[in-house]
Amino acid sequence: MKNCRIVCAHKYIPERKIDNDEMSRMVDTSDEWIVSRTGIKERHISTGENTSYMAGEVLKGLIEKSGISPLDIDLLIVATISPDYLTPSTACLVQHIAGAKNAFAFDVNAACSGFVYALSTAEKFISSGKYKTAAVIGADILSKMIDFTDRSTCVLFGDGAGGVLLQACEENHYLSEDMNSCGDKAMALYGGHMPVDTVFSKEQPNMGKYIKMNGREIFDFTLKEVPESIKRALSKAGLDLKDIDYIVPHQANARIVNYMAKKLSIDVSRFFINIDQYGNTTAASIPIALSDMLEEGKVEIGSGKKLALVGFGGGLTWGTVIIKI
Ligand code: 4VN
Repeated sequence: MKNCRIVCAHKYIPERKIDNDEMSRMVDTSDEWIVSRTGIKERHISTGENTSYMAGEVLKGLIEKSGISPLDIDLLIVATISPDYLTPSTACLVQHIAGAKNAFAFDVNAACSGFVYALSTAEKFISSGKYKTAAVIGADILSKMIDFTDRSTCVLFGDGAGGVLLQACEENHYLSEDMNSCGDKAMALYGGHMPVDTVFSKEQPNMGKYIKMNGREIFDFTLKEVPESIKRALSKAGLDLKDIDYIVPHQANARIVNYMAKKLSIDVSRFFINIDQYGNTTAASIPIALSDMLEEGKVEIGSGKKLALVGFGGGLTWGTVIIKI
């Protein structure tokens, strides 16, 4: 049993909702501008719960939905760029919260591609035959790294967490992947700089804790590279775009999804989009989307529907995973 499948999905969204009108009272922007440029209507922001808490709620939900024991989990990966601490990892904190005592736990840092990177990693452990049950969670609180006086970033992001439980099985459900990084463009999207500032160091530039992005550069890069990644993943799986029931993109910007659909010559309705409710939740956006798709009955576990999960963002990183759900 070296194949794996998604058993269930779960999400955690902070209570506090901030709509575009509330944002417009904080910075010089408007509901009309935000909706037309990004598709975002509202986002949820943590009022104090940290990343490990949100991811812990997701893991407890996955355990409850699947009916497994926390002791059955032998691998736990949390994708995040906004951990509670640099050490311990958020995954180790989550392991403790959910009592997953037998798990081997670590974090993956790949920004908005974090969930697909972590899913790819978990699949390799399961396909080794040495691990049977893995939890893969994406959780981010970008609000703690956002400058709420910078209207070019603060309207875009929201907080949240989502995840899936993977189990080894006979049939192949992980059809293909196409994973990429481009460190040349690392500074197109950055935050949380930790310069060496000690009694031993010479003065270093401090790039600050806030998220800064060159929107135009990331937008153009995404549009150039991501459709090609989807095509490569399809070709590796021996599939055509028409065989895919839904494309589940990282929810960065609804307008970029429209352009992607045009580039792929398919209708935008083939993409699942829920950015209107949550904004860009970084590593959490794809598992939150999966959780909502299952809740809304758009797809069902065991239905055999094919999904292309597509992450892209900081690093720069991007990747496509094709699964049969
Ligand atoms: C991928 C992308 C973005 C992103 C880039 C630009 C952008 C989102 C700039 C132009 C602005 C509207 C907003 Cl493509 C972010 C990530 C990170 O998750 C990944 N929005 N915008 C406008 O229209 O003026």
